[in-house]
Amino acid sequence: MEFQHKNMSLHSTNDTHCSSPLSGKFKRLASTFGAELDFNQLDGNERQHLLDNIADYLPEHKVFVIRNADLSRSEIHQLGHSMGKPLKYAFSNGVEGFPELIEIRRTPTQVTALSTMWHSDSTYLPAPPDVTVLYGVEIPPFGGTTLFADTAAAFDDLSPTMRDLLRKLRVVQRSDVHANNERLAHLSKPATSEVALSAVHSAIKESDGVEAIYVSQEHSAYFEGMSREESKPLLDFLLRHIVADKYRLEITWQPNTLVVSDNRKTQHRAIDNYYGHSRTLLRLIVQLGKREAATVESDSLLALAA
Ligand SMILES: O=C(O)CCC(=O)C(=O)O
Ligand SMILES: [Fe+2]
Repeated sequence: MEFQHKNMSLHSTNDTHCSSPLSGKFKRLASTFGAELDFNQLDGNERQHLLDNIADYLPEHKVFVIRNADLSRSEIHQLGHSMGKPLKYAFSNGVEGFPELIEIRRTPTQVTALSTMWHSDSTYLPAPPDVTVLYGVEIPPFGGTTLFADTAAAFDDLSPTMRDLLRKLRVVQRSDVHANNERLAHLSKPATSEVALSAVHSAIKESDGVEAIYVSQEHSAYFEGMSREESKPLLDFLLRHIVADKYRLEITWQPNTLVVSDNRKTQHRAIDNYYGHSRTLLRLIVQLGKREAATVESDSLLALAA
C-alpha cells in the first residue's frame, strides 16, 4: 500500500481516552468498533447513567450491545427521547401507543425476511436518522444474527485519490431500489407509501469529525449527474469494499438484547438462515438532539408521503 491510514487513532483499540465510569465494563467486539456490556454487571445507578448517556458512547464504539437490558416498550421509546427525537418509519405506524417504535417480525412459514441487504436506515429521507435502536424480543434457536460494517474504517482504508473523488460525489438514495411489497408483511401496522421516497446525499457522511461511506446496497440508486450504468462500477466496488471481514461485526441475539448503532458510520443487514422459526425485534430510529431543526423537514415529507 502506498498510502497511510488517514486517522488510525480514531479507530484504535486503545480505549484510554474514554473517561466514563463504565469504560472498564465494556468488552470490545471488533478491532475498529463495537462494544458489549451486560446489564447484570451494573447497579441501578450505573444502568440509569448508561441509558441516559448512551449517545455519548457512540462516537467511540459506533455499535453498542447491552445484554439482559429487560426494557419495556415505553423504556425503549424513552431511550430514543433521551438521545433526541424518535422518527416515524415511513412504512409502519409502529406499535400501540408508540408510533415510532416498530415491530419487525418473521413467522415460521414466511419465506422472505426483512433487511437482508446492506443498508443504513431510511437514507432516502432528507434528514435520515443518526441512530438505530434494535431490541430482541423473540429469537430463533439458531441463526438470525445481524451483521454490522464499520463504514468509517472502510473509508479510511481507501486511497487519498478515491477519498477525494467520493467527497465530491452525491448519491441518489431511494426507498424502492429493490422495491418489494414483502417489506410490509414483516412490519407491525404496515403503512403503504403512495410515492417512493427519495433524497440526494453526499456519498461521504461526516459526523463527530469522522467521514464514512454513505452508499448502500439497499438504498443507493446512482450518483447524481451520472447514469446508472456509469455509477454501477463504483457502487459495486464500494459495496464489496465495506463488507470485508476486517470491518465486520456479527451480533448474536438473545431476548432482551439492546443494540444501539450509529447509522452514519455503520451499515447493517439481517441474516436469513432460520426458516421454520419466529424472530421478532423492536426498532426505533432516532435523530440526535443537536439536529432538531432537520426533523421538521422529515416530518413534513412523511406527512406528504402518508
Ligand atoms: O432484523 C435485523 O436484524 C435488522 C433489521 C433492520 O435492519 C431494520 O429493520 O432496519
Ligand atoms: Fe436497518
